[in-house]
Amino acid sequence: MAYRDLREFLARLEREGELQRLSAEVDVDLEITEITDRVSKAGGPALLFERPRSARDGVSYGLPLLINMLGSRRRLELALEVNSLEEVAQRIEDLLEIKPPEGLLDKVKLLPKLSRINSFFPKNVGRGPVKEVIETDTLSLLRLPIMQCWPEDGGRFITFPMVITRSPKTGRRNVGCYRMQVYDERTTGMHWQVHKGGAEHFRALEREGKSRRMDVAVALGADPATMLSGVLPLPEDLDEFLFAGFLRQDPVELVGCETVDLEVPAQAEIVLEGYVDLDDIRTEGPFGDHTGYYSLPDKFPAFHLTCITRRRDPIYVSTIVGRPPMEDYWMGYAVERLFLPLLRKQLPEVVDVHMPAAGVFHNMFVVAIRKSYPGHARKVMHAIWGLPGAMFTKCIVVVDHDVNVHDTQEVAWKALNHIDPERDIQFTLGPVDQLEHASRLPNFGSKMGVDATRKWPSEGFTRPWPDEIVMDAEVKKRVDALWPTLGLKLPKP
Ligand SMILES: Cc1cc2nc3c(=O)[nH]c(=O)nc-3n(C[C@H](O)[C@H](O)[C@H](O)COP(=O)(O)O)c2cc1C
Ligand SMILES: [Mn+2]
Repeated sequence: MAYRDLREFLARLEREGELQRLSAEVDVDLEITEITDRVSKAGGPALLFERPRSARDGVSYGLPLLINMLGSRRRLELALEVNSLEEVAQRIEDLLEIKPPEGLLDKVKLLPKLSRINSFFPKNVGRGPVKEVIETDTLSLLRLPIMQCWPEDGGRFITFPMVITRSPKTGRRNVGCYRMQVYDERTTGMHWQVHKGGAEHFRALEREGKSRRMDVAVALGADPATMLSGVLPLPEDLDEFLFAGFLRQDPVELVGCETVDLEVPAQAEIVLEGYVDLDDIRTEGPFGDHTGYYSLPDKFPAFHLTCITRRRDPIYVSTIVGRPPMEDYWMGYAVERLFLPLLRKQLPEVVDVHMPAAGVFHNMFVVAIRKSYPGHARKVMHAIWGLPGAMFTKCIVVVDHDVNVHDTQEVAWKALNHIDPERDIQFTLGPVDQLEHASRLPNFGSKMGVDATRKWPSEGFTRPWPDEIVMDAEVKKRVDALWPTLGLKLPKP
């Protein structure tokens, strides 16, 4: 059974020993980050800060702050209610396998599958707990335990929102997780980067020319699959709430907003309603980012708050990003696992992929392929640079099918052995992530592909390729038997 809301997930985490409550008063400015960073780097649990406060403002918030809820493989599995993320990947693969039916029998067989998909569409319900309290007059973001994460941050930031917009052109919904810098009680930044869905809607607003304003709703806290769907790099026209229904195997329930023409999850903890305005663009940042560096101040639209709806006793969900690995690494890992079937649909030669934590998603993509023709590795690089989610990748390393991409030592060992740098490195130019700080220009820079596959004569490599050193299986067996008698004590790895 799908988690109805955030609370059901929390209860499950607690039963599994994956949640720790902290009853001490802890400051939303920097202190929660320092605690969470230590816990996160040590592979620790989700944390529920029961008494967040601010010394600077002299307030105790009276509502709890949840953080690190998806910060481990186990919690991701719990979030998606599977024993392994491969199960979800398999479900996605099954979905992609659906072929147009050929005969009547095929059509009949297809029906149950199609009706299942149909059952994942979001469902409009008249009411929900997110409407327990409706605030329109005495609005203030300052009553929420919003964190200042790092010392040089430009202020406090909402870090794990579901930002909901509708395209002024197509009417299609988008949900994205874009941080929001608190400017004052009723205004924040809206940090949708140029390549993201929300930014495209904002550009469409300008192009359509009908209005200067666009409605925005921001949901804070919901069942984990719905929250995760805001982070996933889904195709532009695929509704995140539909995908969330597919992940949960149960539709997301939505309710209409009070002051804007949008729907939000009925089971959310808190919803911020408001709008962005083409004529109100402000400086946003700096902000201690995924890369482990501060992203520089830049111009983004301001979000104006018109209404808050919430539960009577809401839980505020936050996350921090910074020097990897952190909770965001695990969200990226979910993307990697869930999207592998989709990638293989377009590139069947791909055996496995991995984005190592140190590469913070866009800096490093390791891909193992079954190489079938000369230049195959370069074809795969160019294909990856052409994909929506992976187009920013700064460095792609292509290895043969027998390399374990999840073992960074193995990848480095084989890749470094296999390359003749001048011959095997492919440089190109293209769009780069907006967080990229080393590129010659914002959003535009160079990329590097490393062909670390075995080189073939048909690729002009005519020297013999040496064998990898491997011990005889027979000998290994004999030594296994001998081992206990040898009295060898080895240090634990
Ligand atoms: C914790 C966290 C914070 C994020 N913050 C931002 C952000 O501030 N701006 C942004 O454009 N993307 C941010 N992202 C990445 C987007 O959520 C991600 O690219 C998502 O796929 C965007 O959805 P969209 O394709 O519908 O725009 C963040 C991701 C995570 C996990
Ligand atoms: Mn989207």
